[in-house]
Amino acid sequence: MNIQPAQIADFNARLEADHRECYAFLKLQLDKKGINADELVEKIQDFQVAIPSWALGAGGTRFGRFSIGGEPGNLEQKIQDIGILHTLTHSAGAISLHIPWDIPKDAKAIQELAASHDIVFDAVNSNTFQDQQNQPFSYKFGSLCHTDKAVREQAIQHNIEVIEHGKALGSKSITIWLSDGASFPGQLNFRKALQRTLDSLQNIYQYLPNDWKLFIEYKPYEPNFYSTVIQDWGTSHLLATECGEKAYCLVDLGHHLPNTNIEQIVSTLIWRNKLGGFHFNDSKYGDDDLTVGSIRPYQLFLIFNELVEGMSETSNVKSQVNNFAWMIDASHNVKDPLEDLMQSLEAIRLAYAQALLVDRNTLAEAQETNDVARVQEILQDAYRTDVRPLLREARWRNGAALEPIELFRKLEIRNLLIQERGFKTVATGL
Ligand code: PSV
Ligand code: MN
Repeated sequence: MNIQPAQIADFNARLEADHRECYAFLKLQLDKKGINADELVEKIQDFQVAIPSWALGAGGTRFGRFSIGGEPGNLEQKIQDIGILHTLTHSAGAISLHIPWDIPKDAKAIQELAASHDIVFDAVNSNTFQDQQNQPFSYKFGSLCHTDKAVREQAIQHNIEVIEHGKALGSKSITIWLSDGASFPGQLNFRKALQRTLDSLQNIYQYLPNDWKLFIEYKPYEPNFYSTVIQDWGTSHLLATECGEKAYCLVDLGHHLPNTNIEQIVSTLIWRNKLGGFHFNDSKYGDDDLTVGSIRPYQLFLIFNELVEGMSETSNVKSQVNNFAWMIDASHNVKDPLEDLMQSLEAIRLAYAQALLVDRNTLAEAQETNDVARVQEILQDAYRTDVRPLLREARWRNGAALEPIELFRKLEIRNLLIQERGFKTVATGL
């Protein structure tokens, strides 16, 4: 199922006059503030977000799962789905694979298929939080932290295999998230578990190619409910620092206890040059994996504000936009996954665009003089600007749809996928 450029052009033609009017108005308003709208559009055009191979089907909870129909049944179909997203939005130019959920059988063919959709391979993700069939040892009591050396070695070996898969596809990074931890007090010796985890990570690090990065994801709880070995950014930072300069922290927005100041974490990590990337999602209570920007869009803006500030403040090339891994890590229980992902893509780019509007010099001046009310005016002025015309213009220039979800519905893409793949297909993932 491929969307033709003519279908997009026909659709856009109907909306073009309206868009031109809105863009011209915003451009004028920004001009008055000394901001060049066209330059912002170029930055937005460059900003690509990876789609995880496990987020294209309906997500489930431990209570059940409701199929959406036409879900991709294999990796090829998942790439096709990301192709649809990328054609409509021109912002999803990368895929992140979870191994062994999505092992490419023929890496070259998969790479060619992805390239035909203008999609590259982002970080590969290892999985030592589930047992696989025919696996000699169980991860029930941990993987890289396990008390038994044989289990740790099996988990290390798995990560090395994941790196090999990534090498064959052109990935340049691996993300490790461990569910290792304890459900009850006393179950683990914290210090020994952390030491064993560090030893295992250092072991994996030795196999990392020179131009690769290792991302260490943290999470305070779940599936273990008493403690997690890599519970927070501080632990992730400690491990990344001990591993070496190719190791970085990965911030998943859902992996914080309620009310944590994530933007402050981001700022500190950029300062230490240890921010590797993001898993974007939103949440009300825990790791809810909801659509990005659906619950706390202002927080997302504040995070991007720190990112843009960090990137403009540091001359370090490692802190530039394309050096971070941007990925959506969300789950779709009640919405069409493709529509949901388009909403997330829009929210991320909106927050980025708003953050680009912040008048950095005036903000710095207000901060230096402790003008707190002024600081708030500056931030909220940027946040309250309707930057959607900039995003539409970026899509227009890339030949994507002015209103992607509207076109997705108009072309009845979900129905076509159901006709092609059937109603009862189930995508691999959680
Ligand atoms: C864990 O909650 C996580 O955020 C990790 O990134 C996993 O790899 C991903 O979700 C998929 O389960
Ligand atoms: Mn994640």
